[in-house]
Parts: sequence; structure tokens; C-alpha cells
Amino acid sequence: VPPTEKKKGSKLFALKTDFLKNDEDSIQKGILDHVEYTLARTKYNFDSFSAYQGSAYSVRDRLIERWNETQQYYTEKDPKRVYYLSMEFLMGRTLQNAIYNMGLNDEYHNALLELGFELEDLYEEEKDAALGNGGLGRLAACFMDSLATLKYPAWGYGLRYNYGMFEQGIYDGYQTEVPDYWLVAGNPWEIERLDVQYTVRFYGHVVERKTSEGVKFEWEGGELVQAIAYDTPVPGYHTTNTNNIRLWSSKPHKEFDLDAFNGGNYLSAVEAKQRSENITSVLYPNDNTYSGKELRLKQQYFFIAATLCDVVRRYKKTHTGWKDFSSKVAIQLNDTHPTIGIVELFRKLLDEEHLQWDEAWSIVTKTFGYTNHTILPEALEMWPVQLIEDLLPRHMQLIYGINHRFLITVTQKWPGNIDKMRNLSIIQEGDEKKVRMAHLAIVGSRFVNGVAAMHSELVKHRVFPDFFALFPEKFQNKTNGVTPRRWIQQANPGLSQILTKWLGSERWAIDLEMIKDIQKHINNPELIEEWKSVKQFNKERLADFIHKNCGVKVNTNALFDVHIKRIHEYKRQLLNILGVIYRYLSIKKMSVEERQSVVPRVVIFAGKAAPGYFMAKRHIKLINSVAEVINNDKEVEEYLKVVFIANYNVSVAQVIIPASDINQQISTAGTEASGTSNMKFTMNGSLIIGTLDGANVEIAEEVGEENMFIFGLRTHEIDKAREKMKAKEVVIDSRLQEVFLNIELGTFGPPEIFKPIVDSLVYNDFYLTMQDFPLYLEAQEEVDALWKKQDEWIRKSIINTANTYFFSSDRAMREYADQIWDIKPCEVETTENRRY
Ligand code: NBG
Repeated sequence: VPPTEKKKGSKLFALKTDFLKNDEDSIQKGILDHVEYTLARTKYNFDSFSAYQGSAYSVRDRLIERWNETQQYYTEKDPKRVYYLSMEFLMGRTLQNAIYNMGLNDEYHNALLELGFELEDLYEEEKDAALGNGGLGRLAACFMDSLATLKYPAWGYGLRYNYGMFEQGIYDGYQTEVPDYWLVAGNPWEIERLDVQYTVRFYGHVVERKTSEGVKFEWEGGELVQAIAYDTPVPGYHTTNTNNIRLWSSKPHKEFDLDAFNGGNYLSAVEAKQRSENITSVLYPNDNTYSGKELRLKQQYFFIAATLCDVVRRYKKTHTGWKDFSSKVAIQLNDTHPTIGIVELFRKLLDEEHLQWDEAWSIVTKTFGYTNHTILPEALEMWPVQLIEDLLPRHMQLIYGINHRFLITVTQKWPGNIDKMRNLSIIQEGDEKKVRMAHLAIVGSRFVNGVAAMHSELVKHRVFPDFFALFPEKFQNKTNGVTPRRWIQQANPGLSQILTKWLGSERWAIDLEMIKDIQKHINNPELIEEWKSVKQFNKERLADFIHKNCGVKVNTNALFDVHIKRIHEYKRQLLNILGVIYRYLSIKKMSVEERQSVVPRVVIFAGKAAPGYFMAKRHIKLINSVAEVINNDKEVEEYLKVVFIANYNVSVAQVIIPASDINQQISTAGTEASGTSNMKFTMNGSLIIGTLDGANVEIAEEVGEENMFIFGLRTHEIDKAREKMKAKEVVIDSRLQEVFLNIELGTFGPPEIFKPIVDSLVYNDFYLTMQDFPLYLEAQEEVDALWKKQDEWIRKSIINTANTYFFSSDRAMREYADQIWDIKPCEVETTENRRY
């Protein structure tokens, strides 16, 4: 064709209409193309890891198509969006989730088989994305799955740490921490967006300028750092809707430091630039504790500054003026970590958009919501005023201004009441003045919520009673939830098959209310048999995993008793291991006949301790030392094994949870805000042995206390129990004395190693382990008794699974959407006739 006859652009849309096909041939071609052109390997000779990568890229292609369609659709429809701001997203692995959610399981399975690979083996090639500590970060990940599945227009925002949660090793029974450079082999799930960059300022000073409209404040000077966006598509289940998580990475700012250069300081100028990359280097490995480090505050502000630039830019693309902002944008703060965002948005509206104080503040307080995730005092963030003043001078001025006006409201409510002012003030007075981030979050948000019914009551009445008196309409409860896609469908394919068979469709995965109907078949022996055999299968899978990873052989007919979560005194792994020691000593004393009636157990621990948390690390050592003795004692071999699985993470949880018979949720009443593994276990038919704490309370309401093993002090009894402890009126249970005696005699290794642990109980048993000990043993006896009635056990297991609808993150996200964010689903009408 002569060039003149080619019409400019005529083919653009004609070529673009085709989406990738999902038949096996197309999938195979996609995988092989990526092996050749993306990985630059020969497509006739590649290993499992390359097969995983090729598959991941081919899945990513499909995600990008859906992602583009979704974003285009949202732009067109302009619905109100929610931005979920979280310093942590604990995503785990992605391949299986993406394939399942797109409904391409069979296609990928078959396609890979013909190329010589088992899809299920390739899952194991993927490194976990562990950009989170524990429950809080995993909650954010579950929420993102539900938001996409329910077709809500939502974005997650966070930080792209180069080093996620450290890798835990166990050496001589002690925890070791190894940095986890999770990006070492690249990350096929992210899309680097060099076109989305913002400049973030630190330090510097504030300049006052008199203008015709009054005094203007400008923040100038200081250091500049560049934020680069990395996007991860989040596919909903069986829908085109695909949302985004945008993570920021810090890079040197492009501005050239002429002074340093001219001064002959070229190398130190480069070094200074390099330091800016530190900001997003590493996730702080603290769960439920505040670390007052400057770098952490830098991370928080860096995250917020970039995110708000992005959110405001998106709003401005389609809107002029600010009156619609809060009806188009909702921002949720996942704990206080992103709270400086309240001040940053306010600063932008005042200093950059030149709004008046009241108007700007009203927009801010209609936009933000704050979720509180803990009442532990050591976790409440309080940044020294001095630090904020240095790092963010304009923000500190504004915080004073916000506080000043807020305290006027306080005096109106309680005239002349200095105590109320002092209690409520955003600034804590004292030798070192501090900014109470939770107070700032409450004052600057429309709604404040706790994460389980009981926790939300404690938030209102114990932690912030004066705020509750002042703003009762702000406080809500939103009980946590977890995604049944990952935690039932993907983690437990056997159980999924049972559910689909007996419920007549796969729909339970998005309509978990259906699951209660499984109870209708509770007396059907066929269901009971299937239930048993799936549990057995999962236990064998875990036993293999344990053998491979810990070198311990466990009996899969034993009761699997599981305690997995961050190691923390309040979570009381110590109560568990002391109980294990007692069990061990008891078995040792039994005659051969008596041993006939012992229920064989495998007690499984996993979890990481914060590197600086001495006591938690000692607990790990105790567990491992006890395990060492028990597992090498031939006499108890048949009855008891103890394993500590190193390097707990999301993908390990997916293997452990479906295999558990009971799970331990034994925190001191009133300390665990919610817990979310309790929900995952219950979905998988594992029975809880637990205190009435956090969401255990609501699980008990749903599944019935008679189908769990509830024990221990109740929240309202805790104060009294602590007084009793302080007054040294606690009589140590004789069985516990025996346990202590054995520790002191060196049964589990040099006693001086464990002295701090025993002392922590005897001298200041803050978490009331000693008072709950006898009640805990009693509950464990009930566990043994029920285990001997296997059919009854299985029925209870079914009842547990059947009553977990309420704990789906779909339910949680609907509640947030309706009662906090005021957003509606926005289903993408796909432009092409294709599945999802
Ligand atoms: C944790 C609580 C858990 C809760 C998760 C998610 C923090 C600060 N809090 O009980 O300890 O399940 O948040 O809400 O990590």
C-alpha cells in the first residue's frame, strides 16, 4: 500500500479490541513468550522458578487488562472512592490467588501440565510478600481482596519496603533475624510507574508572607526526596473489577546540589542523596509496639505526602473547587501510623489551595476515618514535639492551631475543667512534650472504630472516655473479617470441595452466608466421613512440612494443637508451654496402663518476636528447649510432640490452619483487640481454646460457647485480679509449682536462662498467667475428653465452620462502605464478552 493511503491512527482501535485469550494454547504461548522475551531464557530449557516467573508474568498481563478497564471505568463514572492507608500490607503469595480469582485454575493447570509442570508446585516457588508484621497488615490484605470482590472503588496505599519482615531462624533454640531482601529475584506482581513521582520535603523552615489576602505560610528549604509509585493489581473474585495497591519507594531527588559540587564535595553529595533511599528500606518489625525513631516518622510522612499528592491530583483531574472533595474521597487510617495525613491534607488546603481555616478543617474532618487496633499503652504513638518541629515545622504549627481550637470545644463542654483539658489535649505536657497521635486522629476524623465488639467498648469507655463523652456520634465498631477466598478456598481445597458439593454451588466463596446450610447435613455419615478425611489429608500435608522443616516426625492421628501468632507476653504463649510441661510431667508419672487413656498431641507453635523484645525471645527459647527434651524422650514419644515452626508467614499459615484440630487464642482478657487467625481457624473447622477476649467473644456468640473451650478470667475481673497479684495474694497452683521446680532443676536446660521468665510471673504477673493456669488446664482436660468422642468432635467442627459468615471480610467491608465511607459498588461493565 502506498504510504499516502495509510490513514494515520486508523488501526489503533482495531488492534486494541482483542483481550488475551484464556484457552490453554494462548496461556502456554504467553508463558513461553515471557520465558523468552521477559526473562531472556530459552523456552526449551527452563527450570521451575522460570516457569513460575513466566506464569506470573502471563497472569499479570491478564490482571493489567482488567486493571486498565477498571480504572478507565472508574474515571468515567467518577464514583466516590475510598483510600485505605496502611503502613503494612501482608500479602503473602499472589499467583494462586490471582488465578483463582480470575477463575483460570483449570486452564493454567492444564496448560502447565503440558509444559511439564504442576501448577501447585509452582506456587511454592513464590516468595511471600511480607510487608507487614501480623494481624494489622494481613487485615489490610484481606480488606483489599473483599473491596475488589465487592466491586468497591478502592485504592490501597502503602510503602514498598526493600526489606520486609525479617526471616526468622532458630539457632540453639534462640531466634535469629536475617534481613529478607524479598525483591532479590524481581517482583512480577508490581508495575513500576516512573511516570508517577512526587517530591517530598523534610526539615526546612516556615516563611510568613504578607499578601493582599492576608498572611500566607510557606514551608521551604530542607531536604527533598522523590517518591516513585509501584502498583500491584488486586483482582476481585470472579469479576473484572481489579483494584490497585500503590506502594511508594524513596529515591534521591533529581535537584542538583550545586553548592556541594562547587565545594569539591561531590562524593558526599552523592552519599547524601543515597541516604534518601533509606526511607523505604525496611519495615519496622514491631507488632503492637511504638518505636519512637525519627526514621519511622520520616516513613510515615513520606508515605502520606506522596499519597495525598496522588489523591488530590486524581480529584483535580475531574473536579474544580473543593466542595465535592469529601463526597468523592474517603480516607481510612489503618491505626495511627498514617495520622499525620490529617495535618498534611489540611496544610495543602490552607497553604497550597488557599482555603480558609474553617472550610479546610471541615473538609478534612469529613474525609478521614480512623481505625484503632489496640489499647496496649506501649503501642500508642506519641511523637516528641521537638522531633516534629524539626522534621515537619509547618505541621507542628498547624497541630498547635488544631489543638487550640479543639480545646475551646473542650472548655465549652466542661468549663474551667483543667483535668479534662489535660486529658484530652493533643499535646501531652511534661519534661518532653509529645503529640498524641490517637488524639489527633480522633479530633481530625469523622468516625473512629474499634475492630471487635468488646474492643470498641473498651475504646469508648476505657481508653478514650472523655472523647466519647464529647463526640459520642463518632465512635463505631467494625468487627474484623478475613477473606474466605484465601483462607478456605485456596488454603483448603478439600474443604472447598465438600462445601461446593453439599451446598450445591461454589457461590459460598462470595456469599458466605450460604455456608450455614452445611449444618443441615450434620447427621449424614457421608459428610462426617468426608470431613474427617479432609482433615486427615491436611494433617498429613502439615506433617510432611514439619518433617521437612523441623526434622521432627509427628503422628497424624494425634490431636493437632496450634498456637501461631506474633510472640508477645499478652498473647501468652507462656501459658501454653507451661501447660505442655505439666502434661509432660504427668505422662512421665503415669503407669503403662494409665497411659492408655492419654490423648496423643502434637503442640505446634510458630511466630516471630520483635528483635528487641527480650522476654518474647526468651519464650521462644523456652518453647524450643522444652521441645528438645520432650521430642527426644522415648517414653512419651507416642503421646506428645512439640514443634516450633520457624519463619512463620502467610503461606505457612495457609498450611497450618487447615490442619489444626484446636487453636489457642488465650490472651489475657481485654488485651487482644480482635485477633483474626481465630476467624481463619474457625472457618477451617478448628475448635478454639480461648479466653473471652477480642473477637473470640463474637465467635462464641455465633458458633456457641458449647462448641469451643472457653476459660479464664473475664475482662471485668482483670482489675481485681491485678490487685490481687500486686498484693501478693495469689496462691501458686501446686501443678504450676511443680513446673517451676522442674525448670529450676534444669530439666529443660540451664535454669539461669529461664530465670527471667519465672521471675516475671512470680514478681509481676501482669498478664495473669498464674491465675489463669488452673482454668487453662481444666479447659485442656475438656479438650481431651471431647477428642475421645470423635463423632461429636467432628459435629462441633462442622458447626464451627458453618457459623463463620459474620467473620468474612466481605461483611466487614460492606459495613465500612455503608456506615463510614458512604461508597457504593461500581461494577465494571466489561467492554468485551469474556469471563471476568
Ligand atoms: C492488631 C491487634 C489484633 C487485631 C489486628 C487487626 C496492632 C496494633 N493491632 O488483635 O493486636 O486483630 O490488629 O485489627 O497490630
